[in-house]
Amino acid sequence: MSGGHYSIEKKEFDKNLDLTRIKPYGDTMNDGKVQVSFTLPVNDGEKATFAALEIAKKMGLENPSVVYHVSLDKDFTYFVLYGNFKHSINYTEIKVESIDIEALTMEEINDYIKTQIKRKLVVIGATTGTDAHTVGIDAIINMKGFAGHYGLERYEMIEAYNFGSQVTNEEFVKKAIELKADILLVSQTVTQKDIHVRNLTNLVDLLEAEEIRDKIVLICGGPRISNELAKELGFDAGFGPNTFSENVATYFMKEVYNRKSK
Ligand code: B12
Repeated sequence: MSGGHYSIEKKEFDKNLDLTRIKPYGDTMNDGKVQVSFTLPVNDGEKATFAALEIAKKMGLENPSVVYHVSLDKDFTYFVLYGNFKHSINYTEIKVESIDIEALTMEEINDYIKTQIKRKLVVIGATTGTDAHTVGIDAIINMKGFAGHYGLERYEMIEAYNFGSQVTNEEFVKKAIELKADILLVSQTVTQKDIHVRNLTNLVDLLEAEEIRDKIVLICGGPRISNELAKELGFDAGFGPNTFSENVATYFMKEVYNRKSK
């Protein structure tokens, strides 16, 4: 069922839906039902349960109830709670800067590069900083690709290099200069304590210092990356979960072409 179809049905089905004041949905429209889970650094027991309920109230939950709690260790207790979220948000005011392009096929991408750009594009990719997660960048670049979608190494008109994980920003910039890369692909998975933000902005700073930022298309991706965040951090685009090589290649070949035509 498509999103559009569903929303029309829902409006007919429930007259209480008001997109300017939406809340989480459980049993009935606007009930605000949510489930939250967290760990408290205290011993399991009645006092801990009381504390969990107080925290839920401070989160904006009405009628909170602890439906599960378990001692993780002597001084740590894990909780699952239900409650009714009392606030609402205006859905109609939300603007998200997503990449709105329809992905071409590998063959169409090769054809476009051949006829419009007239030379191979050099793409380098890595998971940078201390991040050791390689599966995401491999899914995009490696020959065999991901979920039946070949990676960039398979594309006739793309010269792709995958430098793996834990590549320092300095090494990555060096490779970009050495290989005269057109496109830089950075993967970031670990987001603890905003390490990805620091790492990604540091790369932008280094590229600017080398005076090559404007010459390349700079793209990042990962499970917690959005196009909006990427742009905020000084990247040209960002891709999140369920990205395939075709999505990113369609974007960057058009970007290279547009810049070339200017
Ligand atoms: C496998 C795995 C590992 C393996 C990685 C092995 C390897 N060679 O990659 C190992 C065991 C090493 C590992 C280690 C750690 N991990 Co780990 N790991 C995972 C796990 C289970 C799967 C990740 C994965 O492979 N996903 C599959 C790929 C295909 O998905 P993806 O990365 O999202 O990629 C897609 C898109 O995001 C996008 N994409 C990704 N990159 C790029 C780049 C570009 C340019 C583009 C266009 C698109 C793109 O395209 C891809 C395909 O669609 C996840 C949990 C989970 N189920 O997701 C935790 C997880 C990512 N790990 C986590 C953590 C915390 C760690 C450790 C810190 C644990 C620890 N305390 O030691 C360490 C960190 C080590 C380090 N220095 O980085 C957390 C991250 C939490 C956070 N947000 O920070 C997770 C979410 C687990 C959890 N729930 O806590 N991990």
